[in-house]
Amino acid sequence: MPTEQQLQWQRLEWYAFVHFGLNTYTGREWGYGDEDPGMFNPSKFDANKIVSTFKQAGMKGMIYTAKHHDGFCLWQTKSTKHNISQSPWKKGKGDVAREFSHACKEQGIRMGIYVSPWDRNCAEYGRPGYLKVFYKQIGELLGKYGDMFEIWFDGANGGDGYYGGAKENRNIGNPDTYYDFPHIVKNIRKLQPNCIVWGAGTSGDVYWGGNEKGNVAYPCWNAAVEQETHVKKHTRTLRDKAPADEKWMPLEADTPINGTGWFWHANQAGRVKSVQHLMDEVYMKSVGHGANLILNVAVNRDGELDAADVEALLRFGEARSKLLATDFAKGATGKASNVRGGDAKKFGPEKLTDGNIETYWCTDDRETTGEVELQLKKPATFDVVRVREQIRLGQRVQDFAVDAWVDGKWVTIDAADEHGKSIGNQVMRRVPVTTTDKVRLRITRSRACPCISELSLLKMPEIENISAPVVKDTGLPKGNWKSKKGASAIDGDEGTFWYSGKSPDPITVDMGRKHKISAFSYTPRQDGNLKGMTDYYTFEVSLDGKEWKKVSEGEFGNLRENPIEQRMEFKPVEARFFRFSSISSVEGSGSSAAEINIYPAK
Ligand code: FUL
Ligand code: CA
Repeated sequence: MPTEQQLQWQRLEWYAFVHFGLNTYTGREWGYGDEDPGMFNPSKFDANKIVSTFKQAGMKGMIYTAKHHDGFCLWQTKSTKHNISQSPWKKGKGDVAREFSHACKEQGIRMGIYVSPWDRNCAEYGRPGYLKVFYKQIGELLGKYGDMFEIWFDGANGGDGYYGGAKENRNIGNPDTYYDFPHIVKNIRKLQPNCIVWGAGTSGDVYWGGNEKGNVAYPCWNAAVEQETHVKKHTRTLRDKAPADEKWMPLEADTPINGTGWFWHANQAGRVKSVQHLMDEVYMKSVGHGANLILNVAVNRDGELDAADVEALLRFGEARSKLLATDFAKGATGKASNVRGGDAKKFGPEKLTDGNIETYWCTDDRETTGEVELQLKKPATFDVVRVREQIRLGQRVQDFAVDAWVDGKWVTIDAADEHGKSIGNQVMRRVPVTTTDKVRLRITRSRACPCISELSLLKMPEIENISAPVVKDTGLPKGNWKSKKGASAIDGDEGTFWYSGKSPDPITVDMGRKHKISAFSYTPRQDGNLKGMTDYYTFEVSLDGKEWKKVSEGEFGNLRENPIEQRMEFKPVEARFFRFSSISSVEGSGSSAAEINIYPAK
């Protein structure tokens, strides 16, 4: 069974993720740790404005990146010099944590903190000395800025980094052991007993949904063992029952609203996810599968949210509110196959339609199946069914079906698939558009007597595609480009890709004439295979194809979880030829690229 904290957390349903930091200025997803704090100057940053956008969208909270993997701290900290006091913003006196926490408090939005365990700046990272730094950071963030509803410990850990100038690889082995998460969690409980801990293995309260697309697989059982195997395998195995005697462990699904990544990027125009996608592929498959959703909206270099992201967020928020606004089952009267102790006042079928998530229909202990027939107040047309269990009493149902009374007979509109179905906090499922005044819920298998809080009948609103499509900026036209081996990486089609085979081989392109350029982008192969996907690259240019000059080198962050276009900027330079080399790959050897774009200097 969930703790009271997990239960309250589950009821937030969705909230914002805000990625903001030095990566915002470098255009990278993972900073190396040697970035100059002098870049950080979000002159138009207004926490109130950002928080009010989230509120307007109907979100209940927000979590921002107080420290990402690059180690730069966006609050006034005593733990490291690599922090906001070294930036020109507000003459080094700014504090993003303070501004967000004030704004959240004022507007009644819950606030949470992302603080990366991996710290590519700290010289002591990977050694015992780092723990003092990290613990201090957690202490400051949970001690100085009021109530936090969630603290987020990212699972990306160890590897290459700056590490105070050592510039080497540091591996930490088992994160649970190195960071000592059991100890961290014990301290968090002392500081803020209501704060949900994300990503601290089985010591924490919530698990990652297993991908960065914003969905969780279904059925979704809230059990620790289940989540462990699923995160490891990156897919959820469908099982028809959760193990007994298990720690309750709900899921959170995460995804950025913009297709360019977690941080703001110069090329994000036209790449925001559509409202339809956010509804069908994200919301219905995360919250609709019983998980919570954390949806990222990045802050840009000026310190503001991008207009197109805001528009998508607000449109989606509006569609969500419309979907939930009218429950056609509300107030329906019912007949049940069995009512616990015959006590209809307490456990009767009308508890399913009273709009109160605490009250529930329940059968006698010996009954693990049962059904309820509901008579609606008047005929209604709906296409989404939502069912919720009273999760204070655990997750019990393994199989259920919903029928509608149509043309004088029962028609099943939502039936069990072959692996069985769970309910948990809630399931929202699309059903055929149905008009009726009578529905039936059948519980056909359950681990114990079913306790069902609510059954709702909803109608999905029309979602119009409002914004005129923005043409993606793909840089210089490639008509005259030539490449001996890499044609598929310059054909303007992200569906095709060049692969060198096992041994890495640079791709060289002749652009036909000289251009002044200041950025390139690398789109990894999009076929789901990580082989030869570049991790560390070099990018060189030449005027004659003989003498080469390296203008950019480094690593693409997070491609394993989020293989999207990476745009890298450099000092403007004249070039007719460019050469892209893969130094190391995410998996296997060799190099591959779906597309390389070149951007002219402005
Ligand atoms: C990942 C990180 O590595 C990404 O940079 C991002 O912060 C995402 C939310 O989690 O694991
Ligand atoms: Ca109820």
